[in-house]
Amino acid sequence: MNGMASGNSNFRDGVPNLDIDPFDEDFLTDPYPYHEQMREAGPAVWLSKYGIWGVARHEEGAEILKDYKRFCSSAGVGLANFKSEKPFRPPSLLIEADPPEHTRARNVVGRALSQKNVAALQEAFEAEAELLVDQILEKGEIDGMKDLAIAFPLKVFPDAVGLEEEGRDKLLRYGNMVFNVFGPPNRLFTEAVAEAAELTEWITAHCMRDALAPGSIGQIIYEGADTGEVTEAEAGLLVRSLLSAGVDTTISSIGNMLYCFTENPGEWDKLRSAPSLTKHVIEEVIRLEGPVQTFFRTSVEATEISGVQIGANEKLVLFLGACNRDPRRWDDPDKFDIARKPVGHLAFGSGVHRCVGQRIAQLEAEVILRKMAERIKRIEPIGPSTLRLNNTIRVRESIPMRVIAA
Ligand code: OVV
Repeated sequence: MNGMASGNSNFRDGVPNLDIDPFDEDFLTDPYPYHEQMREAGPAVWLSKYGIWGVARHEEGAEILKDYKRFCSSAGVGLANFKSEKPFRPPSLLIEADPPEHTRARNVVGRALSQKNVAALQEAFEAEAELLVDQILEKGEIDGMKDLAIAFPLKVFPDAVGLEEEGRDKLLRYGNMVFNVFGPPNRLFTEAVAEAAELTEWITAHCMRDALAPGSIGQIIYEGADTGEVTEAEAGLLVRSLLSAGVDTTISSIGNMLYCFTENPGEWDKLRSAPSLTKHVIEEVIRLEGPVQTFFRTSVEATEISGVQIGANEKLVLFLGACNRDPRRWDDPDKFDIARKPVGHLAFGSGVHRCVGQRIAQLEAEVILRKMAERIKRIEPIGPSTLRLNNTIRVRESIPMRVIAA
C-alpha cells in the first residue's frame, strides 16, 4: 500500500505527493524508512491519503512549532479539525488552545509543576526506585515494561498528582485512548473510543478537587481556581491534562530507555563509568525513540514553508521522531550515543506549547536510571521485545530482559 501516489483524486500539483499512511501497522511498527522517504522528498510533503501535509525535517518542524500565530493548536493537534469536527472530549485548555487563552491555563500548570514543586518529589521517587530495583534484582529475569517502565511511573506520578490508588489501570486505558484518538479513525482509534464513555466518567470524577490528596500537585492546580485565574471546572480540566499527558509518555520513555540499553550493552558500561551523563542519556533516548511521534498543527492563513505553498485551514502532521533523526541536523542520527548532548531535539516540542511537565518526566527517568546504573552491572535481552501500537506514542508492549547485580 505504501509508496508514491498514483491517480489519487487528492493530488496536489507541484509538490511531492506520497501515498504513505503514517498510521498503518507497517509504518507504526517501523517508521524509520518512511521518515527518510518523507525527509528526502521535500520540506513539506502532501500525504494524499488524508489530504494533509507531512513535515519530517528538523528545521521546518521547529519553525512550525515555534510559530503559533501561523500554525494554531485550537483546531486540534490530531488529524480531526475541530473547526468542522466535534472533538471526542471537551478540548484540552493546554494543547488544544492558542494564546491568550492558552497562556492563562499554562501559567497555572507551570506553577504547579515548577522546579521547586518537582524537586520536592525526589525523595519519594527515589524510595520507590529503590524498592523496584530490589524487586527486579530478586527476580533476575523480568519484563522491562511491566516490572519497571509501567510500575514506576504508574506509582509515583499519580501519587504526586494526588490520585487515589484504586483503579489506576484505568489511567493506562485513558492515556492509550487519548493518544490513539489524535490519529485517523482506523482500528486503533475505533477500539479506543469504544471505551470513551466509561473512561471519561471515571477521569472526570477523579479530577475533582475533593478527589485529590492534600498537598498534592492536583491541589496546587486548584489554587489557580482560588485566585480566580481559572474556574473550578477549568482546574478540573487541567488536572485531566496532567493525567492524560503524564502517564503513557513517561512509560514509553522509560521503556525505550531500557530498549536502547539492551540493544547497546556498550553504552550501559559507559554510563556506569560516567554517571554524570545520566541527564543527557535521557534526552538522547527521547531524541532517538521519542514517546510522542506526531503532533499536528493547522495553518491559520495561506502561508509557505521553505517555498512550499500551504493553503489556509490545512492540517500539518509533524513527525517529531523524523525531525530528531534528520541528518541535516544530527551526525550519525540513527546511533544511540550516550555522550551526545542532543540540544534542540523536538521530543518535548518547542515554543509556547513545549512540554510543561518536562521536569517531572525527566526526574522520573533520571531517578530510575541512576538507581539502576548504581546497582546493576549488566542488562541483556532474553527474547525479542514487542511493540504496543498506538497512533501517536511509540511504546513497547514487552521487553524480556535479564538484570545482573553489580
Ligand atoms: C501533551 C498532552 C498529551 C495529551 C493530552 C494532553 C496533553 C492534555 O492536555 O489533555
